[in-house]
Amino acid sequence: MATIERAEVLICCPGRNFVTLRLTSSDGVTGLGDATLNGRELAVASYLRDHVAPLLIGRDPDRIEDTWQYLYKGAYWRRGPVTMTAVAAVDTALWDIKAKLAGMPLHQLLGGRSRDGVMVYPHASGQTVPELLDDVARLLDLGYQAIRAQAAVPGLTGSYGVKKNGRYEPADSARPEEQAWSSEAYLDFAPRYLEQVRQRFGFDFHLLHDVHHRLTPIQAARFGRSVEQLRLFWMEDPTPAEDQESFRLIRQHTCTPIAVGEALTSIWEVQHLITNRLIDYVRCTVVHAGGITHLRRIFDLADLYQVRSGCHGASDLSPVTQAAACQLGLAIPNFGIQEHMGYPPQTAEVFHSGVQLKDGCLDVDDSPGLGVEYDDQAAARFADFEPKYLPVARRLDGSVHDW
Ligand code: CS2
Ligand code: MG
Repeated sequence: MATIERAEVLICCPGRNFVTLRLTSSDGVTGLGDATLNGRELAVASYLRDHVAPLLIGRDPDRIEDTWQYLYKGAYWRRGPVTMTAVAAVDTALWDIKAKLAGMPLHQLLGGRSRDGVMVYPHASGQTVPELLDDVARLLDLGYQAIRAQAAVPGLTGSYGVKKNGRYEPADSARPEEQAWSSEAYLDFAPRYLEQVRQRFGFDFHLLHDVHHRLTPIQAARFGRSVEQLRLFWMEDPTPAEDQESFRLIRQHTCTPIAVGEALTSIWEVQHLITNRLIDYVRCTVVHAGGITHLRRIFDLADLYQVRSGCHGASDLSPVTQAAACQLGLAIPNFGIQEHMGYPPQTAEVFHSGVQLKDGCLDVDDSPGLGVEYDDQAAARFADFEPKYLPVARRLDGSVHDW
């Protein structure tokens, strides 16, 4: 029997911070798992290094399900983003090893291809509406079939999802930047710019929008209803998902599809939303929801209720997650769409990935495993971790709002 011989936690900052777990088996096969949790990176690094890595040494790398159960049930303290990201990193690395040993790209082990590629949506954004419209035009020219549109709300400092200096990076300052928020201003403005996008570019592509947990349920209901004629692919995170019954209220008022789940980490947190048919797309990801093993379970449950996948894919999810999500998205029957935000240019120096973009879809090459290699020499050039935090949103009266 082969055993896990090494478990390394690798931290690098090629344009942004990434935490990666690399497992090496006694027969010399390595596997990678993403362990990046934006703004709380070192908590997961310590969880893995101090509490998980010592337990992995000597275990059988073949036993992926058993290792998942051992780390989840065995810890007693279960769920939550830190734990589930750590478990995900181990799980993903073990699937990478298994698929390399089989000599197959991972999707083959998951049942083989269900589709030719996974449709993605990139972000179009603008500090002004004309800037947003130019960005939509640029992305349509590049052949994307689906586009997310966000514009800065006039009069508010900082808006989530909008580029600054040509790039959007959610966590971009050494202390959380404080931004101003007004749901009233947003509700007045967002439907109008989304309408301008449809007026200018028509209906031949999917249009998405992220509300980013900002509205109350009744505001979200009003928003959803006000954009119905624009036929959004989805409105994302219309209200914070801790209050899951509130989605029933939104549903009573609008048929705009709803996507939720980027901040939810287990099947238990989406069970109510899925089984009560309160959402249309589930946005959990490989890295924050327990890896391939657990995410597949979530998507299988979702399939019973005609809920489709819509994996989170912001830049804080590393190319290892991107490849893993792509492998899973190729295989599952109920794939919906995949977020594709891209990375700073330096990231590709460290993560050599076989994932390719064609006609608005991602696909993988025939490399065995996930198809991603970690370049230690390049990583050494980007070795310094840079503390970076997501912003905090305050209402106009100074009180803290959901970010
Ligand atoms: C966003 C993310 O991509 C999205 O849909 O909600 O950018 C999110 O804010 C970040 O990933 C948080 O780290
Ligand atoms: Mg989002």
